[in-house]
Order: sequence, then structure tokens, then C-alpha cells
Amino acid sequence: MNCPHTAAAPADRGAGTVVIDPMVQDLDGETARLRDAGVLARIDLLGVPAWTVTRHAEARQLLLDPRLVKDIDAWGLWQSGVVTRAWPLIGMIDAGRSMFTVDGAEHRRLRTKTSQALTPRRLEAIRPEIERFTQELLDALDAAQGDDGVVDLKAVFAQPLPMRVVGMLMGVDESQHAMLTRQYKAFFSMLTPQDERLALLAELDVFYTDLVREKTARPTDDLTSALILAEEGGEPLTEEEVVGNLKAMVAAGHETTIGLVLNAVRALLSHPDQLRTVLAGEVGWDAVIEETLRWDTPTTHLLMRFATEDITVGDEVIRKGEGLVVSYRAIGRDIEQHGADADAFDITRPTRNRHMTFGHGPHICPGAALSRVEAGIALPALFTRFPGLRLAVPDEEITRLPVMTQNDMTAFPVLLG
Ligand code: STR
Repeated sequence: MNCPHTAAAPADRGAGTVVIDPMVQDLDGETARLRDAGVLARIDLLGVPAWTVTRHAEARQLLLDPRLVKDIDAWGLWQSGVVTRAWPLIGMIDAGRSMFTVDGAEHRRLRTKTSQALTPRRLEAIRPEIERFTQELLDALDAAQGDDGVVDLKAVFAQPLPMRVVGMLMGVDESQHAMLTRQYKAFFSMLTPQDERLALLAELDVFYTDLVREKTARPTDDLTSALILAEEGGEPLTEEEVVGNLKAMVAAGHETTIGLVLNAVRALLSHPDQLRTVLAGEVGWDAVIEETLRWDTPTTHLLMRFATEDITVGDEVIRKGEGLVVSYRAIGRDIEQHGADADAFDITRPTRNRHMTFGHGPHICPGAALSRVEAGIALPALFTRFPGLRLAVPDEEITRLPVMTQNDMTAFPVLLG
């Protein structure tokens, strides 16, 4: 990006600045550098400075702090025009009015129906459908094996499953799933030129607005229709708000669960002793899921909150108008929270459930239970169907996509055995 303050080399911004690598060439190294940089670290996001919180306890406290808001108008660099829509990460923040971008009482108004629709009890009703999607995709895996027996577990299984689930919930027709997958892949990739990213976001807005208008005319039993209909005596959401929520749900539901499922499979295949204890029934799949969420978080960095007043954290001060990122991957590896072996994957770890990967406070992930249900169905089904499942390449050869906020693999080639 070309703006005055980005002309300076990152080192000029203080020795402690960690430059977040858009190519994600060394995620473990970067996570460790962030942790070493302190509780509150200065980071550089494509030339834009921000703070990030790297520790569990302090992040928990900051996520409850009403002086931090999601409203981009509270950001000094945005007000002053230093950050514009030319910045490749702007779509992570300026994403339209929704439960993701609004705080306080308005936030509760935008969010209530969604969180009520996604409680564990309500999710029991859709379990059979998730099981059916899973079985269909396992058949697809079997059928997709090349002559060499290799198949991409991401493209054929981990990616379509969450799309189908969130599509069913929100009422997005299957004929649109491939388009959405392609658009979100381009949205998140740092290789996509910014004008193309802005164009695809505009296209998605048209798509979602059309969908909301169609559901307004002919409501069905999906969550999009429920968001449109006013509560008894309540104030209905505006079209813009329904569209914003729908966008947020599809983007989040689709993207993050891919990471959860793939990261769990990867962790188990590279820790065969632990896989054996799970397959023998000695440790539950819930333990695998929680430890994966802690150790290899689907969201690496969550953008962004803004300080409406100076906020002191230890020896540092987040000044009014400055931006704060939450680095969930570093937080999952916090030694204070998880012990000196926090970098090790261990499904028997006593603190495995005490991670904060779904966030904390008012914005805590409303889809947490859904992702646990999805992974809780997909993982055992996959290993039951293909007990000999193994990686088709050495683990070190698995590459990550150039995505700065999500933990996203290029592909995950496996042999089904
Ligand atoms: C993507 C672009 C868009 O149109 C709407 C949203 C809002 C919700 C965001 C989503 C974004 C990016 C991925 C997020 C998701 C909420 C949860 C998910 C940040 C900006 C996570 O990775 C936790």
C-alpha cells in the first residue's frame, strides 16, 4: 500500500514491531515472535501499524472492555485518511453493518436471533442432515482418488462440508456454493489485487441483497427468513443489517470450520500415538477438537477493535484511536495459561478446554457450538470410513495460503488407505 507512513521500514517503527507476513511462510515462527514481543505487541499489517494482544488473561480482559469498539470510525488512521479502501485488509473491518461490526445494545439487537438459532439444543435438529452431508462427501472422497490414490481432503471434504451446513442454515442454494467458495478464496488471498477484491465484495453484496429480497417475498424456515421477520413487538432488522449478518454468517461458517477439521486431521496424522488412543476410544473426539482449537487456531489474527480512550495494559498504553488485533494463535500458545509445553499438541492436556479460540465477551463466536457439532461428526466419520488415512506428502510440504487472518492450507493431499 502506498501511504506516507508506510514509506518507513518496519524497523523504524520500533524494534519490537512484528511484521505480519502476508505470504505466511513461517506461522510457527511468527507466533513465537509475537509471544516474545510481549503481552501487547506492535505489529505491522501491510504497512499499517496496530497493537496485538498475545496473552490469554489480558485478551480476556480487553475483550470485555467497553472502551474498545468495532466501529471503524473510531480508528484514527481511518479518520485521517491514512488507511483507505485501498488497504488489502479493509474488508476484514469495513464489512457492512452487522453483529460483527456493532457494539452495545445495538449489537444485542443484531445478534440475539442468530445466537438463539445456534444453541446446542437447536442444533440437535440439524444433526441428521450434517451426518448425511458427511457421508455424501466421504463417498465423494472415495470417488475422487487419482490413479496414484491421492485425493485432496480440503477440496473434496473439509471445504464443501461447512459450506453445505451454513448454506442449509441460511437458505443459500447448492448451485451457489462453488461460486461462494471461489469468491471467499479470492477475498482472503493476499495475492488478489485490491480492485478485484473490492469488486468481488460488491458482487457478493448484490448476491446477498437479492437473496434477502427473495426471502422477504417468500420466507422459508431458514435463519435468513427468521432474521427478516420482526420479533413479537420488536423492531425488525433493516435490509442492510440482515444482509450484513448473512454475509458474516456465511463467511465465518464457511471459512473457519475448514481450518478446524483440517488442522485436527493434520495434528492427529503427525501424532500417531495420540490418534491410536482416540481410535481405541481412550480419549474422546471432543478432546481432539478442543486441543486443535487451542493449538492450531482457525483464526490467527482477528481484526480489529479501536480504543475510544487511552487503555493501559501492563507497561503499554493503547492510545485513543489506535487499533487492536487479537492474535488467537499466540493466545492458544500462552505459557501462563497452558504451561511450558504450550507448543506441544497433547489431547490429554488438562487445560485443553480452557482456550479462548472462540473469543470472549459480547462478540464471542455465535457459531461455536455449530463448529463443534460439525467437527464432532466429520472427524470420527472420516477415520471410521478410512482408518488407514495418511498424508500423501511429508507434513513439512503442506503449504499455507497467503491469508493474513485465517489459518488456511493450500491443499491437504491424503491417501485413503
Ligand atoms: C468477511 C467478509 C464479509 O463480508 C463479512 C465478514 C464478517 C464476519 C467475519 C468475516 C468477514 C471474516 C472471517 C471472520 C468473520 C467473523 C468470524 C470469522 C472474522 C470480515 C473469524 O475468522 C473468526
